[in-house]
Amino acid sequence: MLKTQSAGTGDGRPVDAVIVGAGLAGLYELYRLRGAGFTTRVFEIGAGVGGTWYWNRYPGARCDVESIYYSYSFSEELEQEWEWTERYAAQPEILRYVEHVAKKFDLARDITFSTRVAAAHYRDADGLWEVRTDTGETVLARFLIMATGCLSVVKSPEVEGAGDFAGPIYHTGHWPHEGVDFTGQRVGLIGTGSSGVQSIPMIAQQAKTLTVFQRTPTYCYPAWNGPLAPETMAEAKANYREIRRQQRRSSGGVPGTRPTLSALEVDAAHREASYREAWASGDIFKLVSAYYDTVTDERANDYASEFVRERIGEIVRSPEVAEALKPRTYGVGTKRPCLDSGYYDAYNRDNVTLVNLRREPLERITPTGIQTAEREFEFDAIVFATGFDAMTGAMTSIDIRGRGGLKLTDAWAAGPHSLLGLQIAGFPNLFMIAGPLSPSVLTNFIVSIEQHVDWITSCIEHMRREGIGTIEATEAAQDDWVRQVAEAAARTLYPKTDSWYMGANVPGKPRVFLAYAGGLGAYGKLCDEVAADGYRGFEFGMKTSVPA
Ligand code: NA7
Repeated sequence: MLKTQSAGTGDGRPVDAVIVGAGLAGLYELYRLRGAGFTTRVFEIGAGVGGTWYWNRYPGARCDVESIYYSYSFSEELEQEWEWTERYAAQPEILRYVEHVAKKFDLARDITFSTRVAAAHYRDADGLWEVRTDTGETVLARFLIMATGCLSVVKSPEVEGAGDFAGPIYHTGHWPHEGVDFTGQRVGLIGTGSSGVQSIPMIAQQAKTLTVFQRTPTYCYPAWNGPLAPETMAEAKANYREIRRQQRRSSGGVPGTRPTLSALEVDAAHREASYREAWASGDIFKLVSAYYDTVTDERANDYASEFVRERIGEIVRSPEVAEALKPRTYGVGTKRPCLDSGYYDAYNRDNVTLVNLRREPLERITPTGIQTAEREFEFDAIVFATGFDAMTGAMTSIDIRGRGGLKLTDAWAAGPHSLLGLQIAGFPNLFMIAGPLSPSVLTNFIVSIEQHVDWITSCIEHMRREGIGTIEATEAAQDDWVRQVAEAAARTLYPKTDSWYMGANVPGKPRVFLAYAGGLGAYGKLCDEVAADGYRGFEFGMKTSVPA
């Protein structure tokens, strides 16, 4: 059990809730809980708000969901006063938006920055969470709300020697605030996921040479990004209510019609026309949703995948480089596709070289550069664009213990178990926002965040009204949900692809599909039904009043 040094409100009394993380999820949860009259403390590792948008400051960092859809819906005033300047906002603009939200609603006064939650232990005796930080503070809370993000724990490449390199090594997910000037430098970059795809064209423009080390090629579609026309912004402002309604009911958190045709029931000309329309749209979801079976049927998927491979061949001038950039071991949309703003074209530059790690594996980082099985490269700087311990990493990096001292790492030894991605059996009063086994990363994240925060807040308000002290997912309901998540994934091609969706990017991580693939609209309806049915599958306990 943790030793209490000081508690929640600073006067020894517990707070109603501790929220871990001050990104988009933590900020909105704080806003809602405060509005409902609950006392709340938020702990955030960063020195400011923003989460993903606070850390990922690499050149070219940009959201792949359109700005109008990637924004909060909870305040009409906020919607009306904020002007997005680009169709796809870049990181600095999104961070300014998040900072604006924090300021407008005076959120920072309940947030303790530059502080990591190191441990959180549930106390069986009084049903409180004892939360300890790395600064030595201990806080007692009735509820523990994990707003720790799905892509917040960075992962480095599994090669030796990083400590030997004489120059700087930067990780895209932990980029220096002051920026990096690569002018005149020889730069080596490992990783071609979204972060690599976005930063490569930018670094290529600045560096003397850029050498990209690619293990698995990625499917990218052109973003056709540009300034947002004032008329488009005005139209969105006039229609936000309807847009938000459509977002919540949609499968992926963006408005759009559901495909009704199979790629197999139309002819080649029909497919070509649909794919070309999707390619021209700059919408990341359009190509995979041109037909309803693109990510569920291998043949349907092959058509769309081949279409992208053909486009790569048209853009990249060297046939050999183009071939190396064409994904052939998995299908389009079965892991997160990327939006391209000059990515493929960067390989037409004289100063950019692609190294295919499938042909010459990475051996080690040396004092002067990178050694593959065939060659040694010399660099002034190295960039790791090697991703994250996604979905579970942030939770398992905290020493979380539930009822009877049950460790989260033990409860999740075979992969994350949760009910609706909201709660974990054995961990009363712990909620996750957009956590594992919820739609989360398969959707426009901010819509999933709002749906979860609204549900969690209503649940806590319900408990206060009814004088209920604890809520916990039952084992039976959780097992059933884990099965449903696996079944939804099995209806798709996702599990066949090695990706961070499957935990496959982290050696030793259990291989399970980490998100619910049944669609956000259907999932939200189910969450509402569960609540309306007296929180079916959850068990209430400890008939004490929630401290308020
Ligand atoms: P991703 O998508 O996980 O991409 C990481 C990239 O780094 C990917 O190309 C990996 O290759 C590569 N990688 C990782 N480890 C290694 C090692 N050891 N050797 C060589 N290459 C390696 O992370 P991102 O940051 O780009 O994007 C994360 C999400 O952020 C993205 O999906 C969007 O949702 C936003 P691999 O594919 O594993 O062979």
